[in-house]
Formats: sequence, C-alpha cells, structure tokens
Amino acid sequence: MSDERNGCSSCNTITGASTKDLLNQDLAKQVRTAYDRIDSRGMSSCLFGSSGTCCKVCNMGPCQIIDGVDSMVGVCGATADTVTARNFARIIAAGTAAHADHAREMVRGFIATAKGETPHEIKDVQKLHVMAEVFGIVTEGRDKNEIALELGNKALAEFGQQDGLLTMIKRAPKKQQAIWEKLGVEPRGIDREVVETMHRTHMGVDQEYRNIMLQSSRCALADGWGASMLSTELTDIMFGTPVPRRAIVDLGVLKGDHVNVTVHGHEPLLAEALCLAAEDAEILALVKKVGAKGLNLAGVCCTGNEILMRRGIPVAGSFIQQEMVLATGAVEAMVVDVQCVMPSVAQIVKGKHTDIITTNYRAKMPDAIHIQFEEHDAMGSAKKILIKAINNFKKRGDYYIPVDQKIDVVVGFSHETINYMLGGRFRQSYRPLNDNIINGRIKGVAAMVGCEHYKYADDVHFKIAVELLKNNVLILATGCAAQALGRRGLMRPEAAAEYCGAGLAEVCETVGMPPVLHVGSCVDNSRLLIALSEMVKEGGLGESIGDLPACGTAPLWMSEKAVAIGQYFVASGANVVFQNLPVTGAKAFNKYLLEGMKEEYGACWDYEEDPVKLAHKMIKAIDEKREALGINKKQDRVLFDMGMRRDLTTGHAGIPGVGCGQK
Ligand code: NFS
Repeated sequence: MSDERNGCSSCNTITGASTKDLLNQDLAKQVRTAYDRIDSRGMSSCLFGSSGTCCKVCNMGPCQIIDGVDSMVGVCGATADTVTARNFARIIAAGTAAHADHAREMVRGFIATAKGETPHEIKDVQKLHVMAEVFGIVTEGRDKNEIALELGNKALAEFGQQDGLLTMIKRAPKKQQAIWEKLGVEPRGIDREVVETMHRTHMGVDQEYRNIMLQSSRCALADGWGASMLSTELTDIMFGTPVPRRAIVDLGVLKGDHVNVTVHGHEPLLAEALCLAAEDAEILALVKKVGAKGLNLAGVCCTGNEILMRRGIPVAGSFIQQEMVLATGAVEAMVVDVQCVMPSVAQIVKGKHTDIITTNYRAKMPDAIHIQFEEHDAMGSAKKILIKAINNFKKRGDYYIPVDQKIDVVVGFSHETINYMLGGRFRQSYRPLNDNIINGRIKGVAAMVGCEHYKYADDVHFKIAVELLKNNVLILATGCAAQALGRRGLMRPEAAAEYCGAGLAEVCETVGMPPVLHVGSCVDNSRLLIALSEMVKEGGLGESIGDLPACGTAPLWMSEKAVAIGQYFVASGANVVFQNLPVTGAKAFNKYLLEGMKEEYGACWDYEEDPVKLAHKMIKAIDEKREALGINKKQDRVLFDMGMRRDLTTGHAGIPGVGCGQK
C-alpha cells in the first residue's frame, strides 16, 4: 500500500474531499480499502466477462465466446448473442430478486403493523386510501388498520401470483400498457417472472436474444411496477411520505462526543425501530452512564436514504464511503441488514472497538456479530443492538472525523411533493412542470440513479449533473447517486443560481427548490415511474412515457439492481445511458439494445464512458423527444413578472427555512 494516498495509482478515482482527507490521516493509513484492493489486484477486468461473452451456465465450460469466430462459440454451440443476452437477463433477474425480497419483508412488516404487532403505525392515511383505490379495496366506514390489513394481504399475494396481471401496471399511461400488451410483457406475478427468467436462461432453453429480452422486460417491469412500487408505497403509508426537509450528509456528520451508530443496508423496518429505540429512556440513561453526550444515528447507503428522506437523519456515507465511515475509528457499531454491504467491513474493524452487527438471517458475515432483528419484537431487538453499541463507547481509541466535511441538503421529494412544490398545496398538479417544459424554461427531466464504484475517475455524477443543469435539465436523483450529488452541493436551493441555465434557474428560484431533487432510495425509483405517468396524465407532452422529454442514467452502476432498474425504465419508455454495459461482445444483441428496443418500447439503452459526452447523449435523447412533440422551437425568454410568480407559488407548501412552512 502506498504511504501517501494521493500518490497511489487508484487515488485519481477517490471520490470526495472527505475521503481523501480521512485516508491521509495516520490512523487510516493502515486500513485497506477498495481503493487499495483495486490497486493491488494488478490486473484489469477479464475482457470476456466485461463484454458479456463468458458463459458459465453449464459445466461443459466456462466458455469464452468471440463473436463471428466459428471456433469460438460455446461447446454447446451457443453464440455470442445468446450468451450475452442470457447473462444480461440473469443480471436483471438477480436485481429484481433483491428488490422483491426487500419488498416482501416490507409488506410483511406492513401486515404486522396493521395487526398492531409492531411499534409502528399507519401514518399516511391519505396514501392508504389512494392505494386502497388502486387495489379495489372498500374504504368507506372502515378503520385504517382494517383497510391496511386487506391492502397488505393483497400486496403479498402479488409475489406468488401465477396468472393475470400485477395490479399497479394500470397506473401507467394507457398507451404504455397497450405497448406491453402487444409485446406480451405484462408481468403476471413478481416471483414468477424471476423464476421464469432463470429457467429460460438455463442451459438449452431460450436461445433467441430478443425473446430472452422480452422476458427480461417482463421481469424488470415486475420490479418497477410491482416489487419496488409496493415497497415504496407501503413504506410511505407506514412511516410517512417524505416531505422536504433540511439535513446534512458526509463523513463529518459523525460526532466525537456521541455514541455513533451507523445503519447500513436497505430495509427501513430495522432503521425505523432503531430511531424509536434511540429515544427510549433506558437507552438514554445508558448513554449518559458511559459518558457520551448523546446517541448519534447516521445512515449509510439506501437505508441512509430512507431515514434521511423521512426523518432528516444525517447520512454518513454512500456505498463507496462505507469503509471510510469505519476507518474514522469513531463508530461504535455498524448495523447492517441486506444488500450492498461490502464483505470488507468486518475486516476493517478487526482489533478495533467497533462491532459490525448483522441483523438478518439471510446475510451473515465472518467476524461480525449477529443479533437477529425480530419484526414482532422490533423494540426489543433494536434496544439489544443499541446497548451493544453504547457499551463500546468507552473502548474507543484514536479516531478522526473530518468535521468540516458535511454539507446541507434539502431532501424529501416524493412524487407527491413534486406535485405540490410546483403546483401549490391547494391545487396540486404537474401542470406548471409540464408548462415549463413546453415553454422551454425546462428542457426536460433526467433521472440520475444507482451506485458508485471505484473504476472511473472522480466526480462522474457531478460532471454529468453540471452539464445537464447548464442545459436546463431538471434532475431527479435516488440511491447513492443522490448522495454523491448532495455531497457536491447540488441539493441546496442556492445551487440553482450557481449551476443552472437561465430557464431552470428561474423556475427553481421562484419556488425555492434545488435543481437536483432527492427522490429517495433505489426502490424509490418507482416514484419516478409515477411522476412520469403523472406528467403524461397532465397533458401536453404526449400519450406515453416514451413521448416525454426524459432520460435516465445510473452511470457508476455497481449492483445488479441498477440494471434491473435500467431495464424497467427502458421498457417503460424512458431512454437510459450507463457508462458501460456488459454487452459489447455481441454485435446483434448490442444493436438490439441500442436501436431495436426503441421500435418496440419507444426507448432504448445506450452507454458512454466520458461523463460530459454521456450528459450530451441524454440531452440529445431529450431534444429528440422535444422535436417529436413539436416543442423544440427556440422560444423568446419570458421573465417571470410578479403576477406569474404569485401564480406559481399560491398555496405553495415550501421547504422549511426556504419557502413558507411545511405540508
Ligand atoms: Ni441502489 Fe442502494 Fe447504493 Fe447502488 Fe447499493 S445502496 S439499492 S444498489 S450501491 S444505489
């Protein structure tokens, strides 16, 4: 390991001032992180693997395929197109499975809550009624828990459903639904689509790339319009739909004189229970007894996003920062559940006072301790975890917190919030957004979602975002991408004046919103599907999501979940550009993803490594949609006069401290 981190060859990929600062401290120099491991591996990725042409679905191989070379097909005769499409489909199935299992746990927790078996309650009754209507549940004269129980049971049935259609696909624009029906890709049941994708990509089953991708779309749609949407909506009903709030992010949110407990993973049932237990008198007394000033809960990854959005709990780090959070030496316990938890975290804290506490029977780790989270004894489990952490406080040795490295963000932009931010609380509507797109102040909408990783140079998310904002593209962000943009100051309302083109700046400044809206965790990408559907419903921007000037990206994708998300966006009509995709080794399949899908779904995949060029591919895709809608003419810039400003803000519920009070 290099002594001076700025001198190591991988350090040009280190993202963020806080990480650089920390890794150059003596105490962090001996910690081996992913930056060191990527450096010390000393080899680049396998070409076959990264271009999608390594086949290991049977034991005659593994076979490395070279497209167009007769002697380099699989032993079974599989071509590059078949192999690459199968591999791609399996990535989508795995991503969907992760979201589905997460969603199932949330639905089970929701049912337990409706039965009064958890410390939680049905908080958002308005949303409960909206969802009851979607599922055809009678609400009149019924208690909220009774409605919730029926909703929970119907939601749970969607996982094992064998025939028919998932209920929430009818929330999509009619034209979108007609496209799915014509293609035969409407999802029937969540688990069924994952199983069928795995079966069809088993050795010797589906061998035609287009047919494989039809099932992949079906599977991904079962994620976006099924599992992820169920998770988002039921979680909102249980824990509250996010509204705008101020918060802070980055490593500097840790506190030297507090017991620091970080919550890492994905399912907010555990995190919410920890938030409740942190206020318990017994816990507070124990904190005092060990000499700490308080208990500081901070989030990591998507669990972080969940409690950031709903409670304003600070986020210490994203995926790429999880090791740094521990390298500070200031964390008493990192509590993890499922997904995106690096196996290295338990090694980083070896010999230190920090406990890594696994809490889900699905996800155990060598050298971690396990305290099973029992949803029926959520408070008991949460208190047991916190007591373990608090008792570590006195054992803390040297630590370093980059205290200046924290930044203000405004978060909490659910699709309901976007509705009233722009439309006003008393006449919620997407009309002003649509009008501003039509009149050209806003060129279009970009979704920046997904992960971060270590392969490419620093600041990819920021570079893409700056280019989009300059070109008047409003950004909706989720997942670790959202955290990366928050850390770079793009979730402050002031960022509008600093980074946006004149039109977008004017709209953001008028309503007091940042130009990058934090929409939530990765399952909350389903909020984007609803927001896009609402824009279509509002009128003036075509009849389907495929007509909208909108485009998505998960540039630094790491997890299979990001590909599942990309596929459900494409299948829902939104173009998607990643930095890379493991499909380049198969010419015909590659062409189908990049061009053929457009004819079927109205949108397609694309990839581009350079962040600025990637942003321009997105802008081009948005411009093409504007052209097709006939709204791409140059318009005279009209400055908002007072009357127009009043019109846009009447009844506006605003951001606390930014606008005029909260919802
Ligand atoms: Ni999404 Fe969240 Fe982050 Fe990527 Fe992982 S935490 S679910 S997969 S790395 S955004």
